[in-house]
Amino acid sequence: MPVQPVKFYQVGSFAVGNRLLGSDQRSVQSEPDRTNSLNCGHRACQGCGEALGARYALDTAMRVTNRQLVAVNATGCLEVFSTPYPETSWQIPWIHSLFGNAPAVATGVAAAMRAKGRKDVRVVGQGGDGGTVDIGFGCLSGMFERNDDVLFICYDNEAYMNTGVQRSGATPPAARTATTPAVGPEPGNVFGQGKNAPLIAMAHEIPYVATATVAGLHDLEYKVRRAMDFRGARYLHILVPCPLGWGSASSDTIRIARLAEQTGLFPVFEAVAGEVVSVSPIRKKAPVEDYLRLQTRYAHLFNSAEGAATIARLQQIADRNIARFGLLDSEQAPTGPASGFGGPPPRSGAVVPPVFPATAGAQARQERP
Ligand SMILES: Cc1ncc(C[n+]2csc(CCOP(=O)(O)OP(=O)(O)O)c2C)c(N)n1
Ligand code: SF4
Ligand SMILES: [Mg+2]
Repeated sequence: MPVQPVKFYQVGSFAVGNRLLGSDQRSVQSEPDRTNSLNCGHRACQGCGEALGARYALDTAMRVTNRQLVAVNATGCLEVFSTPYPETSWQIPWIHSLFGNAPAVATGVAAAMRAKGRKDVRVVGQGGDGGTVDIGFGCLSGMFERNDDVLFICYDNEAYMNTGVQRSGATPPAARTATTPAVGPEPGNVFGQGKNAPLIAMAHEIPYVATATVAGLHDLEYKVRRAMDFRGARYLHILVPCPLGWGSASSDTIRIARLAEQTGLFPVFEAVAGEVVSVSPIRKKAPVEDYLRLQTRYAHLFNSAEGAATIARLQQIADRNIARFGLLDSEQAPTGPASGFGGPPPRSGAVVPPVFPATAGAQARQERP
C-alpha cells in the first residue's frame, strides 16, 4: 500500500508547530521567560510590522546575550509609539538618540562598554529606513568602516511614516507617498533612484549583513542570533509593512511581507564578509501584481495602460532580483503552500560557512574586537 508522508506545514507556529521542534529551535516568543522587550501598551497602529519586527529582534538579542544588551533608537515611529514621555514600553536598557545619529551613539555605547571591560554587554542600534538610509547614512557608513561592535537594525517600511509618509531613499519606484503623489506622466516615486542599503553594507565588507521580513519570523530570529555570533559591525535590514503608509489592511501585514519575498521584490539573504552565503528560496513564485493590489499606494497602477506598463517594469525588477540572488533555484524551491512563518527551515544557531572564501582582510575584520 503506498504511504503518503504527513506534511507539517506549521512547524514553528504557535499552534502545533512549536511542539514539532526541539526546545532549542522554538521561537523565543514561545518561552514563558521571554523578555517582552517591547511590551504591550505602546501606540503603534494595528498590524504595524515595525512593532512586530522589533519585538522579535530584540527579544532574540536579549536571549542570546543573556540579557546583557543596550539598544539605541533613532527618532521615528518605533521610538515615538513606544515612548510617549513619561511612559515606555521597553523593558530593556534603551536610549533615544537623534533622528540621524543612532549608529554614532551606538558606537559610543560600545566604546564605553569596551573601556569598562564589559565585553559581555552587546549593543544594538535601530531605526527606520529614513533614519538609516537617508539622514543617518553617514554615521552608519562610518560605523561600518571602523567595524564598530554594533548590530544595526533597519526597520524598512519604505517611507518616513512618523511624519506623514514622505518618500525616503528606500521608497520603491511607483509608490505613492505624500511627496511623490500619483499625478503627472510618471505618478508615484520615480524609477532609478534610491539606495539598496544591504548591498551598500556588503560593499563595506563588514562581518555580517542579512535581510528578513516579518513573514519569516523564525528566519528573523535566526539572523539576529547569527549576527550576535560575530564581533564588529553587523547590519540587519527587515521589511516591515506599514498599514497606514502602504494603504493596506491591518490583517494583511504578514501576507504582504510574504508576497514581497515570493514575488522577488524583496530578496531575503545573508552575507558574510561581503559575500552572499545563503538565500531564502521562493517557494511559490507570485506575480508582483498580487503584491501591489493589496496596497492603495499602488492603486493608480490599476486604472490605465500606463499603469500596466509600470507594473511590467516592477515585474522586471523582481525578476532581476530572482536571477541575481538565485531565488528560484529548482533544488531549493519546493512547490506547495508556504509554512506558517514562510521562512526557511529554522537553524539552531548553526554556523553557515561562506560559499566563497573570505578575503584575508575580511577575516581580520571579523576578529577585531
Ligand atoms: C533632524 C531631524 N529632521 C526631521 C525630523 C522629523 N522626523 C522625525 S521621525 C521622521 C521620519 C522617520 O522615518 P523613518 O526613519 O523611516 O522611520 P518610520 O517613522 O518610518 O518608522 C522625521 C522626518 C527630526 N526628528 N529630526
Ligand atoms: S504609521 Fe506605520 S510604522 Fe508607524 S506605527 Fe503606524 S503602522 Fe507602524
Ligand atoms: Mg520608515
